[in-house]
Amino acid sequence: MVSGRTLPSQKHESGNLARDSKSISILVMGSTGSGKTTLINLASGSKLRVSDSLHSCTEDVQTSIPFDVDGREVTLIDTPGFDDTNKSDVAVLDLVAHFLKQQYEQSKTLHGIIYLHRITDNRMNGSSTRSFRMFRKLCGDSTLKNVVIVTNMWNKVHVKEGESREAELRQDDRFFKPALDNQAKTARHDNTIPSVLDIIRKILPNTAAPLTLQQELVDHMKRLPETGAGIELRDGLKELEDRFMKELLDLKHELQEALKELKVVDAKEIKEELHNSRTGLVRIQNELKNLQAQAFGKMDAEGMWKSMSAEVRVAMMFKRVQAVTDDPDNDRFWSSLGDTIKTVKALATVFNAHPIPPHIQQALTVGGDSPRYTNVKAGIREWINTYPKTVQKLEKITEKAIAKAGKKKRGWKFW
Ligand SMILES: Nc1nc2c(ncn2[C@@H]2O[C@H](COP(=O)(O)OP(=O)(O)O)[C@@H](O)[C@H]2O)c(=O)[nH]1
Ligand SMILES: [Mg+2]
Repeated sequence: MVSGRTLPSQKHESGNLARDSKSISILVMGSTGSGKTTLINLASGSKLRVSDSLHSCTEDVQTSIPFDVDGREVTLIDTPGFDDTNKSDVAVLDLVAHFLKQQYEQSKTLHGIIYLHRITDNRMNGSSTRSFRMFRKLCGDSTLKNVVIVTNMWNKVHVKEGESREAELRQDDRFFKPALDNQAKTARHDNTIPSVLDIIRKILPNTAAPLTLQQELVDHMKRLPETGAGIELRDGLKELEDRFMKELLDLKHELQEALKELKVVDAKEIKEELHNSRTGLVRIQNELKNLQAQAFGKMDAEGMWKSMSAEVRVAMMFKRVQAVTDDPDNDRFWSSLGDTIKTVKALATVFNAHPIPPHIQQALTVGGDSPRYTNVKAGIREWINTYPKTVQKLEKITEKAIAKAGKKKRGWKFW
């Protein structure tokens, strides 16, 4: 038994990870096939499914069995990677975002994020660069100090070669340098338990903090395509679209030339390339369409969502402001309180403390039983139940919050 590691406890639910300093939760990211699931299984003794060379298999976000490191209960969170064989990047970001949003809504924040990168990749190809860029936007600069960029598969390269790649990754502005400049750490992983424990020990002293994506989705109530990661994804897809379009034009030109010169064999090859390029373009354009659909929302297409979203937002906001009074020492609210109060005030004036409008009731029927709406609906129900009391409490809460912020001298501006 390796020192510091005991048998994984069988407890699957670790309660409130943010508040219980004994519990450490770590998100593991990286492109498909970078070894995320393998690392998690190694550390935790979990048996999450590992992919073969052709197919990726982490379909969804999944958590490891909690396990002990130096007296702390660690949970590793596995994510589907970008550049997946079965899933578009849009679908992957949507899954990860959905998970992160739910966690943060339950006040669960992460102590660390491991980003895995294969040192065998001879350079950052387009998709690795896109994946890392999205990752950066998802974390934001302020949580980079909780990030450990881990290179693995060292046994598959010559040491010299690996070292020169590592140096390039560290020094290049397009790769890891900006993250390292913002206090991200690096580590090498040799696929052994001591090695993964070393990585986890770099994270144990961290303070849990929300990722930028979580703040954007929950505190600022953005939809995924409006977030930094969503915008980065769209930009990446647009770049690909442009590249495909240019390629198509070039190929068409080549084809004309070949036909003019009666080069039949060349023409046949070019036609094949044209076909592949067109297929690629259609795939990218479909992804862009999916992302676009999220921006405006299927819910909007259902007609009602748009008209009620302001009210739902009020409901969510009231809920959050109440949470501040229920748990005034929870630091997570302090970072967003300014926004929360501002929005509640603005939206409350729209309502002017009127009775609950009928379409709020109707909102509960939107989207049928889709789990997508479960949280929102729970928020609406709670709001309907607590609305009158909440309005009364609002002024008090606001005063209390401002007084507390003043006392803490943190200098937040609320208005
Ligand atoms: N040599 C080596 N192979 C690894 C390592 N980690 C994972 N692999 C292999 O890489 C493949 C992909 O691993 P997996 O954990 O499914 O990657 P994921 O898609 O990021 O979850 C599997 O065949 C693993 O056996 C490592 O550290 N070293
Ligand atoms: Mg996996």
